[in-house]
Amino acid sequence: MTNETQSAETIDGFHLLIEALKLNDIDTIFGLPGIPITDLTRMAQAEGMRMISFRHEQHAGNAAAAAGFLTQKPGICLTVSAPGFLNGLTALTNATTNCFPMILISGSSEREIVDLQQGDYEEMDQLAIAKPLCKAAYRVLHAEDIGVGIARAIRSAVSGRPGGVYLDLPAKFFAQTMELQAGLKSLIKVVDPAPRQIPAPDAVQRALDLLKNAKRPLIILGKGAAYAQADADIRALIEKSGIPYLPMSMAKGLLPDTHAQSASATRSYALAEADVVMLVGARLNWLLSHGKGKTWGTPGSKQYIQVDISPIEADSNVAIAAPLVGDIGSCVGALLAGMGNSWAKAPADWTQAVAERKDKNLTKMAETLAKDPVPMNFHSALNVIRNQVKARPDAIVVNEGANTLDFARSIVDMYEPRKRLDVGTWGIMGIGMGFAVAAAVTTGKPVIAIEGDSAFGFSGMEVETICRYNLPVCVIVFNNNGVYKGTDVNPTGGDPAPTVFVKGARYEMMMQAFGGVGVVANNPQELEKALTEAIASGKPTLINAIIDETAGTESGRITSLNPQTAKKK
Ligand code: FYN
Ligand code: ADP
Repeated sequence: MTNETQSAETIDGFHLLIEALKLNDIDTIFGLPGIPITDLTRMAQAEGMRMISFRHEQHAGNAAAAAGFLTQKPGICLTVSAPGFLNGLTALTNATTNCFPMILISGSSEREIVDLQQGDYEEMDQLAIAKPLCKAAYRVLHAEDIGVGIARAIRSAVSGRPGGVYLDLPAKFFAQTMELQAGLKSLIKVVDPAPRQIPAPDAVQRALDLLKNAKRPLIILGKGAAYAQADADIRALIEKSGIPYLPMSMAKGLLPDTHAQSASATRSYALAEADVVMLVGARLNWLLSHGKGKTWGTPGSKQYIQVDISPIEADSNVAIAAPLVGDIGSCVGALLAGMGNSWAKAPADWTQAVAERKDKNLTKMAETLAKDPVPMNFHSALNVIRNQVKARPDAIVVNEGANTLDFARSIVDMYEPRKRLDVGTWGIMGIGMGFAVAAAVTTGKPVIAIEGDSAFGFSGMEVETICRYNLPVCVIVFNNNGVYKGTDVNPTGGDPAPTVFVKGARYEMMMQAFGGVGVVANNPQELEKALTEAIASGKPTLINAIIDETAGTESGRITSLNPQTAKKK
């Protein structure tokens, strides 16, 4: 520890916080300096922590959330008070919604002044505001309590269902001092922060009985399964059972998307026809039509097994015949053990029916991808990225947008677990650059951010952050001049239509402005060249991929959620 701000015998709140994080193997902070935490950012860096400074707190928060998902350790986001805190709050809530562990630490104004509403600098009752929007929220007023505060925040973030935690630190806290040894002794190294949760044997047996008698079983893997890092056992369960599986978006790559049992290319058929569906770390929320409606075939035709760490997730949308509560590693391990050595594989008539339909759709997709239209469309551009990811399966793909998201999800195959980060449970826009920074910082691997031009706009300024830290991130902006497409016209003349942008925008110049590489790609050949060079060089790169402005549909594959479309149905 450097001692420039304190005597040899004492330690202040700043350093106690840093030591508490380091003691718990947290070595990176994503944040944005300002009153009252500017010195904290400097001191953290001086004490050997990685301090990644952003241009807006929301992106620092998104980076912390993605780091949490990738590492199972809470990602830390540090902000100033009121406005900075609020900017970070969207990311904290999004992390909680997605079950990603993170801790938002915000400086705050003095309690006495806030509580009497006397008009302090950036006055706000941050703790009260954060509470309903995250998994847990704490405030530390005294230096001697920071050890407990950090320990509680870590346990809250990673145990059980992971989520976002808020830690409120009033400005006065940082300057408080303690006697050095007493201060260090007050810190807590958290033992077993995310204890295994072993499933009950009768619940395991109930699930196995259902699976055994299923005629058309299906397994759905969600991002909880990806988070759990039980990759080998999950693969063993799929392969031993012979059951077709569907990965939810961020579970792609848990098994390679090219796996014989993947039913992704015949998703609708598999969902409608299955008789027993086992959900592993996936919720029956809007992304799975709440388990209802025509997506799920004949009403009453299904029984569900749900493997989840949350004991209250089951029955949230439809009846779950076999809830299996525990951590996914333990649950999948118990299922595998219970299957023994003579488990009969899923019925062949079902697996063949799935495989036939899937092969037909894959053939159709291959035909579409082989086309080379002018101008480039989503398919021909994504085909280039598909081939690059195949060649570099360790690269991390970040993906947001509407059509850019939906097409990329089905066209770009993933081969390794936790290599795809996207808009998640909310379908949120703006995660792009924050997730990309976190992916590069925590893994050191190449990152390919596939961005709709609208989606990119939410976090575009963070290309400066990417350049400043010289991160191996290649941003590909799918530029079709607008939200969904670039062809809308204002019927009354005057202002542009609400969904269109400046035509022919030069996004690549944004990266050039900060010393990175900026390239325009008008066709797949130019895109391939630029992407190959970006991955080989590791230099921050932005490729402005010019896409046919008439390509794309309103809201991508979720058009039915638009009230007007829904009304017409
Ligand atoms: C999938 N498909 C394929 C392949 N992969 N065909 C051929 N080859 C390959 N590799 C088929 C698949 O069987 C489906 O056809 C179709 O392509 C679409 O597949 P997808 O994308 O997996 O499924 P779908 O229906 O779009 O999934 C529903 C969803 C998804 C809700 C899970 O749309 C989703 O994650 N949406 C998130 C949207 C979002 O958040 N948007 C951000 C806001 S945008 P069929 O089997 O014939 O159906 C604001 O406007
Ligand atoms: P997806 O959007 O991919 O379907 P969801 O976010 O809906 O995934 O679901 C993830 C689920 O995984 C949540 O219900 C969460 O409780 C659960 N989960 C997260 N981590 C674990 C874990 N380690 N063990 C078991 N369940 C987990």
